[in-house]
Amino acid sequence: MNFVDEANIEVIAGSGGNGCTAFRRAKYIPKGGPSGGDGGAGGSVILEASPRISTLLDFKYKRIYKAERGEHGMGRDCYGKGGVDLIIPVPIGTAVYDFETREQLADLVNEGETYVAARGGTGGFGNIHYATSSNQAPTRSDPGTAGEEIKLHLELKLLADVGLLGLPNAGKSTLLSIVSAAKPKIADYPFTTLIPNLGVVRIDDERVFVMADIPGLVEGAHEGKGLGHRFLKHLERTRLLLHLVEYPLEGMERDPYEEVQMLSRELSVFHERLGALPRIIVMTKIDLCPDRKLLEEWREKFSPATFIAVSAVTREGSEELLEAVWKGLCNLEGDSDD
Ligand SMILES: Nc1nc2c(ncn2[C@@H]2O[C@H](COP(=O)(O)OP(=O)(O)OP(=O)(O)O)[C@@H](O)[C@H]2O)c(=O)[nH]1
Ligand SMILES: [Mg+2]
Repeated sequence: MNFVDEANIEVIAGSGGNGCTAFRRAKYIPKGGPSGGDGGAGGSVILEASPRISTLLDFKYKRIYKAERGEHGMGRDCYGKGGVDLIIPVPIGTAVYDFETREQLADLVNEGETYVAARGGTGGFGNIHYATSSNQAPTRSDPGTAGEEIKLHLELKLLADVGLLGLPNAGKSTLLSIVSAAKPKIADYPFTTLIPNLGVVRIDDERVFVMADIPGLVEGAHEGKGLGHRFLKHLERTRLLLHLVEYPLEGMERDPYEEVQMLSRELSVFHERLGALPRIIVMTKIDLCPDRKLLEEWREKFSPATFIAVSAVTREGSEELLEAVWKGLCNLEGDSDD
């Protein structure tokens, strides 16, 4: 499994270089003035959102990141060179937290967005700064200050408009595979999906959105059961959830309505915002339903929620679903403009 969405790293900025105490020594000037230059500033450690990396895997192997220190000042008025900033690329969608306090420090959601995680120290003044009319030969120079250092917790939260939610085997990955070019793993056993998948859904040239498929959830997910809430964070940035529930085959002891209620409770416990997200109920695998009247009964039962019945096998309902999703996303935009 090479999708890594959490990591802890330590970043250490460079210290500033020390200022220098030195004097001019020219052949015919017996008492030259001060000539000690300033130390250079230390390099900072900067995180930058980059489209070139998609997981936090690199941070599992390298955990300490140090920027260069500033050079010390030197005689003959030479200033120390500044340390080079260390720029660390992180995936777009990386949230940055203080490891100790868990305070969120930054959320890098746009390409090129940066966060200065540790500021470099400042260089100390050399003695050329301390000459006054009464003291032409100052010996004072200052040390550079230390660079900041901090332990960070990084969390990658995928950027998707629409999230798929449902019990294992509900048909989430299958749905993603028929509406987008994504090729997630699909199989008839629970927990097929172990890592989140993203797919770009293109209804037509103007109407495009991103859909996220995450591993199935089970009762107790918020307490860490199953694959737990580990992947739920990838739904945090979505604006609309599709709650998938399988059409109940005859003789199967399952109640789709109860299943939906149960996962909704899980969601609300885990994250208030997730629980409050607008949702469309999607009944899957309706090619297995012998009578369309039965679907109408389910529609009634879920009312007033938007209810759409689909089959990935016959594609029945898939167009209707995409139209409903688009409408849902547009309505949301209208709301936020107010
Ligand atoms: N008959 C029928 N089978 C379907 C349909 N959609 C999915 N399936 C089957 O249901 C099984 C589970 O599908 P997945 O897409 O892997 O389910 P999932 O929700 O992603 O499951 P997890 O990743 O384990 O949570 C697979 O065997 C699919 O072929 C459908 O519309 N009709
Ligand atoms: Mg799956």
